[in-house]
Amino acid sequence: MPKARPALVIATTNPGKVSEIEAILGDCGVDLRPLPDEPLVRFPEEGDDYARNAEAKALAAARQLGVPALADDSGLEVDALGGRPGPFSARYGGPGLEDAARVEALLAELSEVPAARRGARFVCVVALADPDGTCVLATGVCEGAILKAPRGESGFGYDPIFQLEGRSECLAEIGAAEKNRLSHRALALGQLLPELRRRLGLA
Ligand code: ITT
Repeated sequence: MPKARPALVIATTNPGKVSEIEAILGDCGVDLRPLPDEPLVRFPEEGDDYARNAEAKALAAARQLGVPALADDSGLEVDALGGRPGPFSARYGGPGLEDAARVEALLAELSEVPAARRGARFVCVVALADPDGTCVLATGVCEGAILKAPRGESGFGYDPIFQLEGRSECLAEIGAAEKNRLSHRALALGQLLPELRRRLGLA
């Protein structure tokens, strides 16, 4: 009989993250599971530190579900804004906004900033937690600049205004397969993978 694949809960409420994590880890031999209905897992309040947030989300899910869990805390750091919104990217512009409205709010705040000063980066910290409370982290960074107007159809969040360093396209124009090779999330998960394999008995 084939060996059962070890279970791993993807501890995020963001559907864009879920599909990217599924695509990036799809072939690694893990039984990837979404979070069950939200009330079953309560995430702590998020603060200003990616690593602490990622660890808190992964530990909350692993402890409450009794299964290893993977969480992602990420954000967009804009040089002209001193690194804002950073860990507060999901709440930038106010609570309850759609992605498109957040993008518009950021473009409005940067309306006077010239192309040469529109540098930015996406940062992602992923955390893998066991129900016993141990946790391991990895970080990925993707450099780029903020466009003057949205472009492209793929991805989520701020992808339509994030031009990749050294390229003419933005993250919403390169398609899922390429984003999942070079994004901050792909880089963080790539770094975590050897330890993930070891901890889940896949090595
Ligand atoms: P969970 O906490 O449930 O994972 P969240 O969306 O609240 O979901 P974060 O607090 O980590 O997650 O917020 C990250 C925000 O940064 C996210 O909502 C997007 O607005 C933005 N973001 C992160 N990665 C992105 C990406 O690959 N492309 C575009 N925007 C991204």
